[in-house]
Amino acid sequence: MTEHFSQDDVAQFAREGYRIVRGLLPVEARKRMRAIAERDLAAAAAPVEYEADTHYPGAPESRDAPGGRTVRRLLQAYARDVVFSEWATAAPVAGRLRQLLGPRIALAQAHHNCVMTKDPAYSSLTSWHRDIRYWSYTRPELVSVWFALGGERIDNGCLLLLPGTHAMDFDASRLDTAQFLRTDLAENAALLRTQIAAELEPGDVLFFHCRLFHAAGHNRTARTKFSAVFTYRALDNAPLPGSRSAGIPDIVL
Ligand SMILES: O=C(O)CCC(=O)C(=O)O
Repeated sequence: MTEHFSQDDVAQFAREGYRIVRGLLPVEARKRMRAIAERDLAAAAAPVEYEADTHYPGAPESRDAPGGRTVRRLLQAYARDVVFSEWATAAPVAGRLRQLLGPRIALAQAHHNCVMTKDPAYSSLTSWHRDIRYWSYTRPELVSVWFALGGERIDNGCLLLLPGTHAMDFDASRLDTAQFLRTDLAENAALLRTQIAAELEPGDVLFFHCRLFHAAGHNRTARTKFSAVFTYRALDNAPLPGSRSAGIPDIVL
């Protein structure tokens, strides 16, 4: 596996805000990640976030409601097992990130840094948003890396992307109070028609910009979907002091 994007890949990332690398994650590493995730999901091994905590459409009302203890994220994935720390910093990942972010980079432990688990019975719907909305950095220039630990398709709630939106400015009136893109506005309708589904095979890896609007549906299959996700910044793009983004020391690559 090469450690770099081609020039075309870099240009596409700049234009569209994402790039998928097919088969980047070797089978053995993927199986190990998945086994750890299945083990930790069965034990709800802390720290976790529950679907009920999100209050997203379709999520259980509270932790005490039916399905209320459905895990949505196994948090702090970097520290869960060496397979995560190795692959979150591996040359085929870091080499590509350096092309997008610059030569000196860090993994932001405060954001993503999790295994997303999407349960068939109680998964919620994630509306259109930009990850940067609640993150605090000098510049809105971070990249997330999404490792598919199984197949990801529309029927199990793969990511949906709005290509190019990382480079667009949006008037606040086009967003709701939680900064989700409003789907009830004619002004947003044409943009929403440009959505693409980021369908992934096991081991495929999606790189996407923190300003790229994305969403995801429910898992309508019988199997839990697992994806490991990490976020990176240039070393000189520091988290703002006192913010949640500065809450955990980052890992310098
Ligand atoms: O898998 C999903 O439901 C989407 C997750 C997502 O977009 C996020 O956590 O930012």
